[in-house]
Amino acid sequence: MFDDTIAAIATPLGEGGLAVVRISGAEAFAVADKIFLPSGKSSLKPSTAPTHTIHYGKIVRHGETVDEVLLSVLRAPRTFTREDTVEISCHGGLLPAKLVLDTVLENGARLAESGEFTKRAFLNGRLDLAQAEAVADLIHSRTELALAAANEQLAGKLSQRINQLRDDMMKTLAHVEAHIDFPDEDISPDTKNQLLTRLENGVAFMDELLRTANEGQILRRGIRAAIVGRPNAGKSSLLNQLLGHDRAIVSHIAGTTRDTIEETANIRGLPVVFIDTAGLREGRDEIEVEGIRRSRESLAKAELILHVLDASEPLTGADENYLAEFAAKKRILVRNKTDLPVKLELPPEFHVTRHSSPVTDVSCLNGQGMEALKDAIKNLVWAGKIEAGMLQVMINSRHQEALGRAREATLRTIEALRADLSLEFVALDLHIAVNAVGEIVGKTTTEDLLDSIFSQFCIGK
Ligand SMILES: Nc1nc2c(ncn2[C@@H]2O[C@H](COP(=O)(O)OP(=O)(O)OP(=O)(O)O)[C@@H](O)[C@H]2O)c(=O)[nH]1
Ligand SMILES: [Mg+2]
Repeated sequence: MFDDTIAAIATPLGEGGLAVVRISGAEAFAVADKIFLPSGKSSLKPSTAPTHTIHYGKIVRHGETVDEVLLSVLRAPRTFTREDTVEISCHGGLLPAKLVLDTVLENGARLAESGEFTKRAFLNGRLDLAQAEAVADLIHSRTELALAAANEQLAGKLSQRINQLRDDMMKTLAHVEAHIDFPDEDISPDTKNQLLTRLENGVAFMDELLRTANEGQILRRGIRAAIVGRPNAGKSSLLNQLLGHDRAIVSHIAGTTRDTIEETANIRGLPVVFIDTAGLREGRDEIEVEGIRRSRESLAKAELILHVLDASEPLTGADENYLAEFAAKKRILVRNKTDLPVKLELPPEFHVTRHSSPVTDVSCLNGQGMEALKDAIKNLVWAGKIEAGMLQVMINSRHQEALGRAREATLRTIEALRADLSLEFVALDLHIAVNAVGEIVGKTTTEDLLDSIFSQFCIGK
């Protein structure tokens, strides 16, 4: 399908035991023949070796040995890209892998673009678009739950459901179009009702999928939780407790944290990016002023706020201001330092147990209350249980957008059919709906859509 052969380092850049250079395309074996010197008597050139075999030898460039390698021969179509593929395992470290890659590139392959191997896998029919996206999700997943969801999607669970939906809609469309072709035959009330029922079932199914969107996005990107509060309230101590290691500097000096610190932790299966911030107050110097400006910036971008209050001190006017200021956000009030005598009195509205901001008592000194706080975080961002069935169909924002369009168009179809509008109108909207559903699995795509998806991949994937 493609006439050029691509190559890239498929492993992360940096030092490691091994690195893998991947070559894919019609010339993969020809390139490998030119640069690979097999060791041992019975060894074969890559182009004559059987498929799915591994060969020991050297990569040679201008007559000199570049590296000692293991070379895998993988013949189309049983490969990731469905093209002839060669994978060279060389020594890890930036230089060996780069020299091997350079040698490959000098001998007939070109450097792959980001995600180009996966793009070829898609265009050659090895994966559909939702599955290709799952490859990226898999690589980027930060918790086991996210990984499980990505694996389900890669296995085609979401695609099956989407294809089923699209098939049903296509059948309805065919039915409608048949009536357009024979205008003398009126659509009978019975048939019309059947069509309406099918369309309504389709909308119900879309709604079911759309409900998973929020959770799906949390699993993929994680949620951002800003830790805010007065200087010395124990924000950095809380970050360290939640991460389980000493990431941020803690000291009794007010204004210790200047810059924002971001770290991801696994909270009950959800990736949560915690952002420790500079304590909110009037800045004492230029650096603190900038720190506080950054705190406010992370506050604005956060989906969740952990407002840390020092329970060993009475509430101050500044605390009250911040309580009012973040009232509109999803937040948890963390009463810290409860190992000390408690002097903090929260305003009466926070005593109501149903108040939208849960209050959790903790001590960052001895770790008390951390498990309850983790539960509170999970409960606030994730409604209900995490069910295995949900993981199969966790849609992403692109799917959400396409399904939203499909839903609108299907609703218009239903309306047009009910109002006995000309069947051409009915078919027009249904076409739009079918195409939008098709976008999810890549049955209908544009070059721009593909570019935007595959550019998010790393090179070599
Ligand atoms: N007794 C007690 N002391 C705590 C607790 N949590 C934090 N501290 C102490 O409170 C002081 C301030 O803690 P930090 O974590 O640096 O506070 P912070 O909110 O990050 O402060 P800034 O970065 O300066 O805004 C340190 O001396 C901590 O040891 C706690 O639960 N109990
Ligand atoms: Mg701090």
